[in-house]
Amino acid sequence: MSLFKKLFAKISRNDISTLDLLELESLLIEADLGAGVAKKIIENSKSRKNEDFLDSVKRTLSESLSNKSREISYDSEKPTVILIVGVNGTGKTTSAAKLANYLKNENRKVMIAAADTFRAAAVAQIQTWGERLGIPVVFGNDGADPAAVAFDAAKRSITEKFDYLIIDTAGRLHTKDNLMAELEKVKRVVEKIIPVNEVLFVLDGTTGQNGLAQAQIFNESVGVTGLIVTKLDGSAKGGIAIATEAALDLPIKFIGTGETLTDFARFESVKYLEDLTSL
Ligand SMILES: Nc1nc2c(ncn2[C@@H]2O[C@H](COP(=O)(O)OP(=O)(O)OP(=O)(O)O)[C@@H](O)[C@H]2O)c(=O)[nH]1
Ligand SMILES: [Mg+2]
Repeated sequence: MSLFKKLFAKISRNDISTLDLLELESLLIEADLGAGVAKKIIENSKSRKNEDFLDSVKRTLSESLSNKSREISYDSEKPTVILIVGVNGTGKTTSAAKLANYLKNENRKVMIAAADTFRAAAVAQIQTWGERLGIPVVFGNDGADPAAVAFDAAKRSITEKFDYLIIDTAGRLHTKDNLMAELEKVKRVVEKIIPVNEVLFVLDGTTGQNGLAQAQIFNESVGVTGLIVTKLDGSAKGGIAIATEAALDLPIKFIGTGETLTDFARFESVKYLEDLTSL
């Protein structure tokens, strides 16, 4: 966020030269806002009439965000199913645990499915979280079919009347068709008995624009309903959230700001913009 503060402090509110604008554009891109949003900011600030420069920037940023709901689904009749997806190491398992904790604190009965059967350590990792949280974790044998584990968990979540089932999946490259097909199968198999209400794509906030192409392909494959942007604690940039929403029109629902359970919050777009643009 500091990059933005530096930037706005440097440029006096209304007396903007062309050189300032060029510098601004490159700083915006450096801050991970993406070329599209950066260009729009410059264009809008050039064509503004009676609006302060900073207000024009804020308005453009705000208009770049998605208008889709940031609420997390809740079905009072049957378990609400949340599928957690993304490429390797972005923070899926940690976010699944944080989300489970968040929902538990809202007095919801939560179950987790360890559908990352690819690595033995992955099941152990989510089981450890489950024990700490007092949340049941459904798992299969090493190398089990992830769809079978997810299906088993879905059945249990229905008969045992859980409010939420969070399905943690293995990290996979969006370019590997067989792995994307496996993920589609997980969703399809669960949906034989219960709808998957949310598909949350976990985006590592430090990977910048690369994450956008990934999210796009996951969206085409399994229909992403929202994003969790992680590792925002490690990034002084912060623009990636806006770039993502502008490019994909997908709402960020949660952000991760560290490795512990409480380093997790709903994405408050108004506050986020205020923090980003405050001097
Ligand atoms: N600083 C920081 N670290 C995070 C955050 N979220 C996750 N991590 C760390 O990132 C690393 C990977 O997290 P995991 O949750 O295992 O990632 P994953 O996406 O499940 O990884 P795979 O299952 O291997 O694809 C761990 O060291 C986490 O502690 C975050 O918001 N901030
Ligand atoms: Mg994982």
